[in-house]
Amino acid sequence: MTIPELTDVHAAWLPPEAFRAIGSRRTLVQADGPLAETVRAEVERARARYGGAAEGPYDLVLSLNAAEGADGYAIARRDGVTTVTGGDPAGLLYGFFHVVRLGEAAFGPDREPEHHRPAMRRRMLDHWDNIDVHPVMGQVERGYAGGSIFWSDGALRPDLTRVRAYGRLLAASGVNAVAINNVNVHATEARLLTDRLGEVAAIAAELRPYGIRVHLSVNFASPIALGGLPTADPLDEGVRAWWARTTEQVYAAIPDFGGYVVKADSEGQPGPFAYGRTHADGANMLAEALAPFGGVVHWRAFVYNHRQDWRDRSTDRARAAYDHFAPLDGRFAGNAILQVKHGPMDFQTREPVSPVILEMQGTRLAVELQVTQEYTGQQRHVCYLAPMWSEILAFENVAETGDLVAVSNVGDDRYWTGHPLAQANLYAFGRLAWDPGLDPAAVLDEWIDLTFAWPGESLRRTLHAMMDGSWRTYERYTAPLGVGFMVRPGHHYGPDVDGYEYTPWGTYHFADRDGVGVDRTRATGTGFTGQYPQPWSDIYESLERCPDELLLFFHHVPYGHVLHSGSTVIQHIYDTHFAGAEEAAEIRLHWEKLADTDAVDPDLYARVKERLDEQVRCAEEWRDQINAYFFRKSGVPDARGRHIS
Ligand code: GCW
Repeated sequence: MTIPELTDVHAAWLPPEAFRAIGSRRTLVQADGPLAETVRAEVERARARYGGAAEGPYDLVLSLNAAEGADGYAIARRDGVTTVTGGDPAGLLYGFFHVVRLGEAAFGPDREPEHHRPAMRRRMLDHWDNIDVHPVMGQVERGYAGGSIFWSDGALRPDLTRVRAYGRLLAASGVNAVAINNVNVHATEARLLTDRLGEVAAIAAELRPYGIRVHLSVNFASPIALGGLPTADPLDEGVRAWWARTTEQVYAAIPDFGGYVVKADSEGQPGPFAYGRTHADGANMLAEALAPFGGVVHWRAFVYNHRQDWRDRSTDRARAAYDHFAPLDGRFAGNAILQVKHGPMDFQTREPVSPVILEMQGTRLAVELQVTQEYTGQQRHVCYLAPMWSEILAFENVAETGDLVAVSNVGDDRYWTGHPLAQANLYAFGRLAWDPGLDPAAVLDEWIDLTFAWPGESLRRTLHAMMDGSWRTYERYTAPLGVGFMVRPGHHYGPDVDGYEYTPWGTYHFADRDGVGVDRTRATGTGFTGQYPQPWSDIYESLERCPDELLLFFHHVPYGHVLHSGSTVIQHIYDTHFAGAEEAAEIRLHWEKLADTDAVDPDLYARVKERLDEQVRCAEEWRDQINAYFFRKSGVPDARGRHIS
């Protein structure tokens, strides 16, 4: 077992110094098997670097006890010895990384046993990586951190050290599953299922030592494209046999393969509709092929009409997932998992929780988040997303789904995520999937400690000042009050208020001279509020009770409508946009105070600074376009007399 050491300064969390506390002490690993070997190798590496002795008396003892449960562990300190007891080898690994997170604190005063178990049994990242470079999307769809860490020049990378290192970073955050390729499965990538399966196996071999299973996005029409069959009808015996055979071969090559991810009948991807079959028919066919091997299919619920006529006011994209899937509740196989985006639209800065998650109690569900910042600044803006995710996870039954998935934000960039501070989102995703109740600021502290090896208070304060409120800052200078999609079409970066207004995508705000927002009420609108259980159905329906931040998601209101905050909608738009752009400038000022200090590596300083300059520029552009647009539509001047172009 080789530990993938990346010693680039501050390139990610887990620099060598993160292991100093362990490496300078005496550690005993009392367990066998591959994951225990990983822990042992980690300990030995740290010891070699920091001089701890191999023999007792021990400061740290890691062992197994099934009572702690799958992935679980207990940690305690008594009589000067820290003990970690893993419920299984994976639990041992997570317990080991808990000690890493604690650093010196793991070896302080005695502590009572603490028991840790993950809230989500599967904590999964989806990569939207392609093998080939797509002419419009690049290699990684919605990727803002360079090329794929898996493939380059049309082939598997010859050196997969970074993949192993990725697995290590993820294990330290608690992630245990990775889907390696884009859900839009193009012709080349479809072949990962068959004649290019060896590449999947090679990636799985790199991630396995860190307890991560590999999943694969597959194309629903594979029986035709790869198998030469005349149909991909999920009820056709030949098609079923093809999937069964193909899946058997996958497991022959990768015995711990996780399963398939499928985007079907969505944005042009093939699916069961072509054969008059349902999504349950499609998902269950794949579930049946995977079941003998313990695999699962993640079937995505992101299904809507992307060729809608903008003049048609009866079609509401927000309704689509529920309309398609709620009637199928209870009809999915036990190893079919419906993967639902957290909101009913598409990863906007602010959305209500999807009613599919609240209502489909008879179906295994996975909630899908987006770590890659498609709509939240594309890793050019600082936008710490943990506060958004913890709100989502705290809502009703969301945290009980058992499966949390997110679109990864990494690429072959030196800092993994383009914007070095965007790494915190990747880390926080894993930690919140493990424990949705964690405080986002505390998770940020963990990331700071593990990345900068327990830095002084000034760097910590700076990063909190920049990041804790950054999602709300981003929300303030972009689309107001939950309306969404005022972005440039196609690449989705920067403001374009009407960019999507007269398009087939179903993403409208309906601003006119009198007001703005989408009427999704039962009384006068699209009826979307009726998809929610009580009390949310009534809360969202009611203009008085609807939370301000979602007002324009659910209601079309006049500019003079008074919010709970006491401000009118139009004044709120002006105020938040002036404030948001100012806050972006303040975020940059905090960082600039680190210039010429030795708080961070100069290259890292420069990278963040360059991104902050762009964030400030872009925030001003958002402010000016949004304010000018609504001033021109409404004719209402800013009550505070500020200049609006
Ligand atoms: O948000 C949209 C993105 C697409 C993506 C799609 C999806 C992978 O703009 O790039 O396709 O969602 O989630 O399937």
